[in-house]
Amino acid sequence: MTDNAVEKRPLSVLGLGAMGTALARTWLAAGHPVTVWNRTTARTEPLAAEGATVAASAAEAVAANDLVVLCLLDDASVGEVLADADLTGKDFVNLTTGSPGDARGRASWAAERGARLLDGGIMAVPPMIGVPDSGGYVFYSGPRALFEEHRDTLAVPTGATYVGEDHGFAALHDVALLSAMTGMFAGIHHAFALIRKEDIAPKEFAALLADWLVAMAPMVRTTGDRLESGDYTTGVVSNLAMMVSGNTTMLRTADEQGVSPELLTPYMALMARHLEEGHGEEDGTGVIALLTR
Ligand code: FVH
Repeated sequence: MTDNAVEKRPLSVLGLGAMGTALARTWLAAGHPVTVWNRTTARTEPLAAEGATVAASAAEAVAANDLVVLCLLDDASVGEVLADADLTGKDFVNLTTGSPGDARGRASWAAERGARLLDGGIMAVPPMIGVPDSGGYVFYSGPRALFEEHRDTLAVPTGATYVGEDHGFAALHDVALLSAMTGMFAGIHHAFALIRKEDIAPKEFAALLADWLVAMAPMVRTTGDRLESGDYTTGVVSNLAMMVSGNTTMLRTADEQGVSPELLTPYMALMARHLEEGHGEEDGTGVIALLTR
């Protein structure tokens, strides 16, 4: 059977911002019948020109298909948009960014209304959608059988990575990765601030910094290994005592360069506390325990 002969699942997409539009466009291009709805109707026009059916209301878009994708601003907007819709028997895929608590609450809310729900956390920006090998993907969580039922359709716009039955896990994975990224950008911005007033070309420095971050990336896996084994000392190449000592040099350098250390000091304070508690021979993994309440 050729690809063209495979029946493409019809679906509705609610929310045609930058991401919702990219998603809907990709499903359309792949031959899926797509019904769209957006609060601001003008945003439906390009997709209508590409073959989408435009629903007059969110309730109509939900009624049109059994599979309904939500890509709205936040969890509150999901509640508003679906307030008047009959959700009975529908399968929702909620790609709206939210917290794990939002996802769990929305899944219970949908179940009370007779619907099933998969939550998704999008690890991509709109230009990556529909681009093979872009590196983008979506974390999915919720009932595995529901994910398997829709896997082929969900894998059309970008990669689909299932992370568990707990509806909160997609959001948790999403936010955990974004949190790591935020910390990384904090370090990057501090580094650029240090060199900013010197005769150092930012572009040349950027290349050095990017290579350094790539060289350090395998440490992420080391941390995972140590958390699983509980062994924070075997084979440590840079121990906490040495790192805390190095922190004083980083802080003196910031002072010399007239740069605020405010992006670094909270983390350094935790490292110093862990050292004072007698963990100088460990690597930095033990700091994680200081964060969890
Ligand atoms: N764009 C990105 O780079 C990121 C990548 C990672 C995932 N995020 C999340 O995806 C959700 C949608 O993001 P988006 O980029 O499409 O966002 P916008 O372009 O701002 O579009 C927002 C849509 O939500 C509609 N909307 C907002 N509030 C309401 C409401 N109260 N009732 C009904 N619809 C609402 C909005 O409609 P309109 O302003 O066009 O009328 C857009 O369709 C999001 O969770 C990101 O965090 C994207």
